[in-house]
Amino acid sequence: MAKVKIPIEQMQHIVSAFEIEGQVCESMPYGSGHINDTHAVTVNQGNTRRRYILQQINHTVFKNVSALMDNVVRVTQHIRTQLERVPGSNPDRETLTVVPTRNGDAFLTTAEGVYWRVYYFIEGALTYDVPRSNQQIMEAARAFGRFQALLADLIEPPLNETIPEFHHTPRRFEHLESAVGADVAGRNASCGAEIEFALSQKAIASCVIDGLASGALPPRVTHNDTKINNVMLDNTTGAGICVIDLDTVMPGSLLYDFGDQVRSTVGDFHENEKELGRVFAKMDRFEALVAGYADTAGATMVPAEIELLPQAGALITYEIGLRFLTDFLQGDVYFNTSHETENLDRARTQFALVRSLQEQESEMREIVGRAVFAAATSRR
Ligand code: ADP
Ligand code: GN1
Ligand code: MG
Repeated sequence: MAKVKIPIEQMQHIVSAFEIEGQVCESMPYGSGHINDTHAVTVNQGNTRRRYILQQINHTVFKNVSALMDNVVRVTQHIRTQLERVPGSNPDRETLTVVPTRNGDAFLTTAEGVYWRVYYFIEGALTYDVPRSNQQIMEAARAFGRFQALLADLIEPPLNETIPEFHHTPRRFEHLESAVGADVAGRNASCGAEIEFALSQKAIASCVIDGLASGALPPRVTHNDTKINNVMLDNTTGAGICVIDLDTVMPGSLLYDFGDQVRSTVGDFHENEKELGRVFAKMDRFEALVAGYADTAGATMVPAEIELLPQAGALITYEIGLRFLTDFLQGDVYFNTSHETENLDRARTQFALVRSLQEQESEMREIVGRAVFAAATSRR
């Protein structure tokens, strides 16, 4: 979906279908997410102005919007209930709040078949595509670990699987093989080296999925899209206050969430960076991430998970690289893109990062070992 500004009158029409009083006075496309079409909308409400996030849900990606929103409502209500028991917490800022339609539904379907949802706008906090300091990395990791811990006692039934086999890396590998075979956009020739690298790494694809299948790794409720711009950091304190983008919260492995944090924080570059000399993993960043995550999720981790922490970053980075390259070969049908080679640029950064992470696996193992020891000592 392209980032298109929606005229105020049209936005007013959509806003009027939700439990929101007042007149829309400003509306603009917002954020840098790759999937949904997000708008920040300001509404005049008597003497005050209030902002909301309006999102057009990507129905090509999410086939069952009702099942998706059932998950979002369950997850946000569960977290809200937990937070209400914590003195000094502010649930309106620390979890997303779904604003219902006037019919009491969690989303709106327009006559044209467009799906809209509304959240309170979380003020005084921002997301970052590239972290600016190790402190930000640590705070973001703490927030994702806390999110994980808050959802650990979500009762049955399991959450809906909003995208089947989302983190099934071997299946993502097969999708790439099919895309190479079909070459529908005639782009194979322009990315021979990337295809070759992707195919050469098949052996790393199955460690987590095999561990889940054998029972060696515990299934958990996970976020599954923990890139750093899916957590809001408070502008004043710097704390990670709210985990957002809940579309893929579903059963998974903690290693998916840890791995995607590694992918999106250990480097000082944008996902679509063209200068590959800038793409490498920094171990001080990894150390900050491990410290933050261990602080809030460490107590629940089992040894089999800890053992795979040093590999999780390369796994998820490889998987997302496979997906970007597949989308490039299929003619950019999945991720939002702003120019023709963007998916290829993204695939290249991911594969360069995979190499860098693989080269530094022993350093990561030492860092994890030290952090586990420190956490165990502090719990004694
Ligand atoms: P996508 O699925 O496309 O990534 P997100 O739900 O992550 O969409 O939203 C895109 C961006 O919009 C986020 O990175 C964040 O900057 C901003 N955003 C989303 N929800 C809120 C909110 N409730 N309050 C403030 N900003 C938000
Ligand atoms: C998408 O929605 P967003 O931009 O947070 C994608 C993730 C990828 C990420 C890569 C539902 O995340 O899986 O890791 O892009 N989300 C979906 O940046 O496919
Ligand atoms: Mg997002």
